Amino acid sequence: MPKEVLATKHPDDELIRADRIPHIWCPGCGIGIVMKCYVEAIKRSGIPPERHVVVSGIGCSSRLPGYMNIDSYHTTHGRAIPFAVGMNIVKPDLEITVIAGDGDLVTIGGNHFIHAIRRNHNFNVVLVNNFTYGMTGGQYGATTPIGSKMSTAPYGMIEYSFNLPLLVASLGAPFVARWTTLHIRQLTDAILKAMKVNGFAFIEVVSPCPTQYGEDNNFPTGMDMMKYFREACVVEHEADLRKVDIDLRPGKPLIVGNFVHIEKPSYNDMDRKLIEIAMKGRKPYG
Ligand SMILES: Cc1ncc(C[n+]2csc(CCOP(=O)(O)OP(=O)(O)O)c2C)c(N)n1
Ligand code: SF4
Repeated sequence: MPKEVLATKHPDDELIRADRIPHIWCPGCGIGIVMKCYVEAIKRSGIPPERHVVVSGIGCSSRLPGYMNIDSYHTTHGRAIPFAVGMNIVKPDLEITVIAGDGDLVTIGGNHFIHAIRRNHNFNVVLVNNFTYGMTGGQYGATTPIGSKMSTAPYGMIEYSFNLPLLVASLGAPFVARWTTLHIRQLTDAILKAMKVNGFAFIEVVSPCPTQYGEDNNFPTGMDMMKYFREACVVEHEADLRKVDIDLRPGKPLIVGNFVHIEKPSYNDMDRKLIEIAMKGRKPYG
């Protein structure tokens, strides 16, 4: 009988801090899938791991950088974007990816978010949209679909939510995509594309949170949400973004795809030009 050989090494060991496992995420949570897609994209990017940096704020999604074996920054709630902006200006050669939750990036951190897009700072943003503030108990935020039952809206959410791809595209971002945690190949490809974009590259990943969102909203397990993705998702690249609002009611499509992919100068390009002009006009000392 041949002796059983147990694997002693995982193919992703070099990019994951295995000593931090087990992770904090609940069974059925989608964040681990996002992390795996990010790891795959790093491996395929051709950019050495030492040039990749991952930045987050605070929340379940924002714990992701803690499990990555690259330079990782777990900053304060809502402030991942300003941190990435500073890093990109000082170290433009780094491949910076912000990965954080919807609460972090567009509810508490919404102002930083819109201005970073307007200025076209050069980094990638992977926004994990689980429709709630997961870590702190299922409060509603700016992405919670209308009608959802939340810990802070027990009779149903009465506010309209952001249509994120439309918002981001209207601010001029050169890359805008939406995928779900069911679309692992497309999501990996989109992250890889984002890494090649000169400027603000945005990916919304719709992701299950069975514990704080699904339980009260007809998706009690991660698998229920994944089945919903399989039934409801319609791939429509370059979709009319006025029509991609998320509506979880039965029979409504969830539009996913790579929506925008254009070229335009980034903040770094403008900054470099400005420095050249300023240096030319400068009078020598003495
Ligand atoms: C300034 C500040 N306000 C509030 C909190 C509490 N807080 C920590 S995580 C979090 C919610 C995070 O939600 P989200 O970004 O959507 O991530 P998720 O947990 O859903 O992945 C909140 C409100 C905090 N840490 N700091
Ligand atoms: S509370 Fe929700 S987002 Fe947080 S780990 Fe659990 S399932 Fe994931």
